Amino acid sequence: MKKIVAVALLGTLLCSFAYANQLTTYQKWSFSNGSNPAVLDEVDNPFGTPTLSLCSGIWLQSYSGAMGVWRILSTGGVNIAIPNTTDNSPDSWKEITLQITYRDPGSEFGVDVPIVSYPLYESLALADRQIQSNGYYKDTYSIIISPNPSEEFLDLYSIQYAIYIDEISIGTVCVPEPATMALLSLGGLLLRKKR
Ligand SMILES: [Ca+2]
Repeated sequence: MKKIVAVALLGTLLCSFAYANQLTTYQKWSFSNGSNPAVLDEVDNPFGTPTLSLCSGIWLQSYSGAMGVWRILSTGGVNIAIPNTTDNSPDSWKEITLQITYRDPGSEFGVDVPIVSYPLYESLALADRQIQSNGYYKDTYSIIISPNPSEEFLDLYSIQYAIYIDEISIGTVCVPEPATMALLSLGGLLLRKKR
């Protein structure tokens, strides 16, 4: 009986934890018009409104087989701000998946998009690159920032002279500190035992 009560209590605790502390966010911009800051096309972010603004650049209704494209010169850049979970315990970290669809006519040789983050990232890697039928690259970058910030900023730049950006989407996950992970796996263990 005690065990069942403990499991029920833990279940309630974990559920309220999950609702009170959503650990993921998602945001996407596809630039269907020239608004600056750009209009959000998709968003799941309970912590605030993410923003994407351009220092300079020209919006094009279409370019080289893509609709709604920003042309950014090497003197400009894209500035993205993502409000996020306030879990800033020192042992938690942030995993960011940044997907950018772009064309860079001056650099067709697989050079990665220059990305700067604040706070500074611990690691950044090109996880996937797909070349679409219109010649645009769809790059997926995996970025880790540690400890987990309650807000992160990402700046993107052109590789050489100009870059044409068709779409940007960003998913983030706050990976909780080990104590929370232990609690979560303890919950799973208790639930398995109960069955
Ligand atoms: Ca577009």
